[in-house]
Order: sequence, then C-alpha cells, then structure tokens
Amino acid sequence: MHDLDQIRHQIESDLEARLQLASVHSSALVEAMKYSVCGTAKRVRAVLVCATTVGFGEDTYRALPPAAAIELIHAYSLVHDDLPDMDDSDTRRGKPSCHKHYGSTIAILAGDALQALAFSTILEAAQLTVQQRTDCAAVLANASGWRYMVGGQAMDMELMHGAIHDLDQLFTMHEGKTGALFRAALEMGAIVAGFSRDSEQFETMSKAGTKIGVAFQLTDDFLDATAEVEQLGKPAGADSLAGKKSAVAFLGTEETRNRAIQYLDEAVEILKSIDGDMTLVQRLAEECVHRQR
Ligand code: GRG
Repeated sequence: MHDLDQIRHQIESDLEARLQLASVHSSALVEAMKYSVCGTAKRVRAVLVCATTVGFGEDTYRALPPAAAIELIHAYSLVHDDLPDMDDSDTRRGKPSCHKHYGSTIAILAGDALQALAFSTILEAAQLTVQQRTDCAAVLANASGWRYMVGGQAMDMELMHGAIHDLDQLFTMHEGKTGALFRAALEMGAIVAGFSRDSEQFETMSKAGTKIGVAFQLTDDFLDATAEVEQLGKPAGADSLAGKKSAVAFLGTEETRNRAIQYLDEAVEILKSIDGDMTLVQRLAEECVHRQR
C-alpha cells in the first residue's frame, strides 16, 4: 500500500542518506550541498518518478535513485537560479538562498557538484539494470541540458531584457525551464517499471509529464502574482519586479489560473489512457495546481 506521504518520507530519508558525504576538500562545499537539498522542499518531481513506477505495479524502492537524482538536479538549478547573475534572489524555501549563506563561489560549486552527484546516483544504482541506468541518465541529461532546462533558463534570462514578445515563446521557455524535468520524472518512472524509451507507455507518460509541467509553471506564475511572501518562502511578485513577463503579464491572473487547470485536465485524460493505476500521479498533479506555495 502506497500513499504520497509515505513515498515523500522514503525520498526524504533516501536523500538525507545520500548527502552524508565526508568532507574531503571543503566542508563548506558539502554543507552547502546539504543546505540546498535538505529542507522544506515539496519533492514533487521525485514523488512523480516513484508514483509513476508504483502506478505500473512496481515497488518504490527501485525508483529511489532516479527520484533522488531529479531532486539533486532541481536543487542545483535553484542554487544557480538564485545567484546574483541570474535571478538574484536572497531567499529560497523560507531561508537565505545558498549564495547568501555560503557566498557565490561555494554556491556555484555546490550546484556543479549536485549535478554530478545526480548522474552518479543513477549510474551506480544497483537496483536497476544497466539498460535502465543508461536510459534514465540519458533522459535526465537531455531534460536538464542545453535543449531544455538550461536552454529555457537562458531564454528566461533574455526575457528579462524584453526578448520575449508572445505567449508561444513564453510557453517554449516554460516547457524547457520547468516542463522538461516533469516530463523526465514520468519518463524515468516508466523506465524503472520496465518500459523502453520507444514504448507506447513511455511516450504516453512523456506527454502527461509535459502537461503537468506547464500546469505547474502556470500555477507558479499565478502564485507569484497573487500570494504573500510568507506563503511562498521566497520573494512574491518577483517576476514583475524583475521586469519579467510571466504568463500573468500576457493572460491576466484569472486566465493563467484557467489555463493551469486546463493543462491539468489534459494530463489527467492522458493518464486515464494508461493500462495501470495512475491515481497517485493524478493526485500529485492536482496538488501541483492547487498548492499554496
Ligand atoms: C540555473 C540551469 C538553471 C536552471 C534554472 C527551474 C529553474 C531553472 C529555475 C527556477 C526558477 C523558478 C522559481 C521557476 C518556477 C518553477 C519552479 C521550478 C519552482 C520551484 O520548484 P518547486 O516549487 O520548489 O518544486 P521546491 O522548493 O518545493 O523544490
């Protein structure tokens, strides 16, 4: 019997164990890595990996390495995103951002090390076959690299200088920066459950993941425009203060919310077509859109 809290708990313990790193060269580096991963994160992407695997009838345990890996990549992206040369954010998850606490040099290096740790976590996962490790590593590298997450982030940085003019461009950016990791979460969950990258199940989960990712990002834009700083654990209204065009700038708050719900509904329809029980994935997707932070 699985539920989302139980899975979240397993992921939390697993991450904590993986971050018990002996400090060889720099204790600040290791501390900064732990500081950036452990804490009040929602672990949405990691839980999605496990929930997908469980939905196909496999055990959570086998999904833990890719689940940890995606959370490590996510943590690295947030550390780098908060840096003065990027979003220049002083707070993250209700506490000073990594560079505010450890300085930019250690924050950059902690992000770099978290990224490498993500891939070694997958590549050394004894509970996965060599093919599954290779497939998960390829999926995560593709989603987090130049083509998607980093590419989307570069586009977002350009957007601060007014380079993005319409909603299509904004959605392309969202799909890369945020959506790709959600897609990778569901894809890796399918791989762990035994499906190859050219299978129908993989393709279907990939489509659902993309929809959930966009719904999540639209909700993020909506919350940024409407929520209070205490609620978010990071500065509210950051997008408009930075002169950025979020979905709210193009659509207004109400339509942004409507679109998030529309993407959620489309994801749920896709999930229903799967021969498996994707209830947990669906519940988590709903949480993504109905969250308060
Ligand atoms: C620096 C290469 C590089 C990439 C950064 C994801 C990203 C790309 C930047 C984050 C900027 C941001 C706040 C985007 C909005 C969506 C988002 C990723 C929110 C944070 O994720 P949550 O809500 O955070 O899952 P927790 O703290 O719960 O893990």
